[in-house]
Amino acid sequence: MRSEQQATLEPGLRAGTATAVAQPNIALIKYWGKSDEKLFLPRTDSLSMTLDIFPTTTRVRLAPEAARDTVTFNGEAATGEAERRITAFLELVRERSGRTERADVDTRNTVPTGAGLASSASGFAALAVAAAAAYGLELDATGLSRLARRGSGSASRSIFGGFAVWHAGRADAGPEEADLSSYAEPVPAADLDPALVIAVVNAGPKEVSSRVAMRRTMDTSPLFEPWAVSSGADLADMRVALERGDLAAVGEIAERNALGMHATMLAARPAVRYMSPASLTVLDSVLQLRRDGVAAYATMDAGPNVKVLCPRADAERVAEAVRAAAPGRAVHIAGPGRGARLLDEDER
Ligand code: 2P0
Repeated sequence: MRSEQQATLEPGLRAGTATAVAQPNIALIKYWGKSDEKLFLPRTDSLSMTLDIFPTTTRVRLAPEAARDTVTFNGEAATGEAERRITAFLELVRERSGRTERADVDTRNTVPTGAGLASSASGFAALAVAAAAAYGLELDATGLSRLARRGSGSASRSIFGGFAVWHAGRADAGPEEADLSSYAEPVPAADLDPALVIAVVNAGPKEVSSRVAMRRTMDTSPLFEPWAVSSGADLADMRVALERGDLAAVGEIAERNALGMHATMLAARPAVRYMSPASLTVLDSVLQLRRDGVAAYATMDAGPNVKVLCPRADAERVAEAVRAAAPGRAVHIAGPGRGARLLDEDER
């Protein structure tokens, strides 16, 4: 298939343009730590819910005359690490497609970048879908998930809507088999009607990138391995809770898994601490909600922001409690959203 494409697509003559949109996902069973940094193979399986808010829209246009890729991010030229990661990703797509043209990438993000709100998940999921189409790579959803993983691990899950599990795969296999073994897929779930109430405690970029923080945690935290093992048990329990449609159990498992992940970071040397006093105040408000009979459970990622899982019917009440706990901070209500997809001409 690939050699046929190489033979029939003459660079410069079949230059393509494609636009894709993707939404972030929030992990209920966390990804923290890689067993292969180059291939983005995670140490553990993880499981997430894709959101219906904060889309990233990315257009990839092949530029046959250009000597280098250009990347525009929210209307401005991307520089530094962001540009390097996107260019490296395009290089991978060129390698796979057997094409050599450079590309113009125009990406628009509606979520604060680098603040633990999963902007790299929506970003690389949209880029994978758009770049694969622009370069003529024919991939099914599994193939797109594997490809998105190479941009940012969590992006593998945003290819799918609703709940998705990302398989850690086989880091012990040879590179090709290892690469094929790690991808996300949808998880069977009963009708849960969940909401995630997102308290943006701080929208600024984080001090330690999740990439650096997860490496340090794996290398130095004595709590990392025990968490990785217990996370496997959490995932098994989570699958059962999702199939049963038991949202309170889903929340309870998600909360313990996330707090466990943060415990591994606190035990890293030096410690990585994403929780701020405001995060703890919001976590306290979630405890109070539970005492008041609301099935609200918190999760946190690589940043101080707190996401509260609850029945959709309670979302407004939860948002109110969170607003009171974090005055002046933005609070968003999300539901389960769609997976990454190409946009038609008229949707752009
Ligand atoms: C997650 N996080 O499962 C976890 C929980 C943060 C905490 O995925 O290095 O941006 O690009 O693969 O995907 C953040 O890490 O890291 C993340 P890379 P990514 O959502």
